[in-house]
Amino acid sequence: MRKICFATRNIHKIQEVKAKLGDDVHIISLDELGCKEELPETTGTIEGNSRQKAGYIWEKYQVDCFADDSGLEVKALNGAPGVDSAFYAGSRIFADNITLLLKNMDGISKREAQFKTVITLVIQGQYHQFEGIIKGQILYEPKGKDGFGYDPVFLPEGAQESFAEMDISKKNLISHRAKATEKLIKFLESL
Ligand code: ITT
Repeated sequence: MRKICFATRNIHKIQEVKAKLGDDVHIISLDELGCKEELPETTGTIEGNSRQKAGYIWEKYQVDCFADDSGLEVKALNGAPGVDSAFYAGSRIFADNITLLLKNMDGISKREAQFKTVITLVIQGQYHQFEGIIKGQILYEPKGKDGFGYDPVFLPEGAQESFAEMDISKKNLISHRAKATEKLIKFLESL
């Protein structure tokens, strides 16, 4: 079985990606590697930060690995919070980030947005990127208790429920992360 480190500290990402990967890939955590420090995320773009996180682990530990950098891009806010999604309101507290987002969208009726994930895989020192995007709308108030981050205020295109009203298997059929992960799986199968 192939062993790959998933360079993340976000347990929700691990749950979602593991559910897609199934038993074919054994995920090694950062703790198992002995990596305790914060991964660098300083490039200012989702693509760049994804590459930076995976590259950090490859350079330091020389293990095959992948990283996921994601963000919510709201059209009326010129793509914000985007690469700053995790710390939008100044901390990682999801409820605070949602409150600030809804405040910044007060009075805005054009509510188009998209989630974007870029996965960077480093395998034997070679870098590969896989992107996943889902379009949708920002709700006027949070709905649902599942998921994480901005899931309670994101209504995916064609859906009747927010991401936070879906269980993980339902979100995993359509999400940005699921799409990027499907591309990752196809690539690994082709090796
Ligand atoms: P790692 O860097 O350790 O992987 P992180 O949470 O810091 O974890 P990001 O830098 O990619 O991850 O930040 C993305 C933020 O965007 C995340 O904290 C959420 O607030 C939000 N986000 C990403 N994917 C999401 C999803 O599927 N549903 C809801 N919010 C999401």
